[in-house]
Amino acid sequence: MKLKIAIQKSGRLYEDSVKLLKDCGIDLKNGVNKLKTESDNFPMEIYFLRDDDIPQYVEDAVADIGIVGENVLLEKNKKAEIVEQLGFGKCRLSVAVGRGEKYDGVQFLEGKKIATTYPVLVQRYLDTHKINAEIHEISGSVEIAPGIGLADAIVDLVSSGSTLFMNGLKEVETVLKSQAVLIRNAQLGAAQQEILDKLLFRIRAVKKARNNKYVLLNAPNDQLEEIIRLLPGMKSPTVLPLAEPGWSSVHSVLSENEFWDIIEKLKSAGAQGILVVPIEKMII
Ligand code: PRT
Ligand code: ZN
Repeated sequence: MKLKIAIQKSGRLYEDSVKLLKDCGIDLKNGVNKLKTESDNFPMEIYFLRDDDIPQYVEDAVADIGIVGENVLLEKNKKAEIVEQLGFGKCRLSVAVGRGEKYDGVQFLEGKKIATTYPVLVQRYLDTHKINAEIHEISGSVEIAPGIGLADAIVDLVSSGSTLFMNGLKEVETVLKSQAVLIRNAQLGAAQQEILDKLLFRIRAVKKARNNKYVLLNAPNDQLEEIIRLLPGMKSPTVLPLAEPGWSSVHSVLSENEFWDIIEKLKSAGAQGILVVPIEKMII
């Protein structure tokens, strides 16, 4: 019995998807331009597909699970369940208008033409705001639509914002925040679910590790108490005596978002020789 996973064949999610599987200890047999491969050391078959097709394949159980942007899953409106947010492929689906426009709220869109590759999500957004507008579905290069007179506004994915900027547009509303998600078929068999649980256990350990750093530092013993107070612990930090009398080595784990803040405080509390080390897996 194997768990079949669908991932993007090429594009923005491909590398991170493959890396996630690798970090989970799942080796893929190499093969360029393959539709399908399998793992030597985990009961998994990997299908490489266009991202737009992944929700359908998972709904139809051609694949048991898949990795896809939440934006694509919601646009396609397929029966597949989100099991885990994966923390990469982050972007937002936004409304943008010409930089020179006087934008004064979503009412601006009333009666306007909107170009997008996400007609379903845009229609839902307009309905929620009780706005009538004309949606022009186009398949790519949405950002050039206002410049060539095809539309008054666009709804497109944005990450850095540079594409909008280069096309003389400004971002005015967020329709949706998105990232890559792991999805599963709604009626997964018990054997597949068991493999998925194993995979999820590993994915969560990898995600935790990515969000945390291992920190080692030297502290004068008379400052130890204060330094330990600054360290949020999973449990309390490890404290070991140094060869030099009056000093200790302190080991702890810090999460990415509080990291710099705490490091500064540790320094001013007298910590020295601070080492920060990536964590490979973290199981609590
Ligand atoms: O061939 P296939 O159909 O599989 O791929 P695709 O071309 O449809 O998708 P791809 O590879 O471009 O994107 C796959 C997924 O990556 C998307 O569905 C999103 O979930 C996610 N993602 C994250 C993005 C972006 N960031 C992103 N910035 N997808 C697209 N963009 C595009 C956007 O459309 C715009 O053209 O990048 C441009 C804007 O980027 P910035 O940085 O200039 O703002
Ligand atoms: Zn696509």
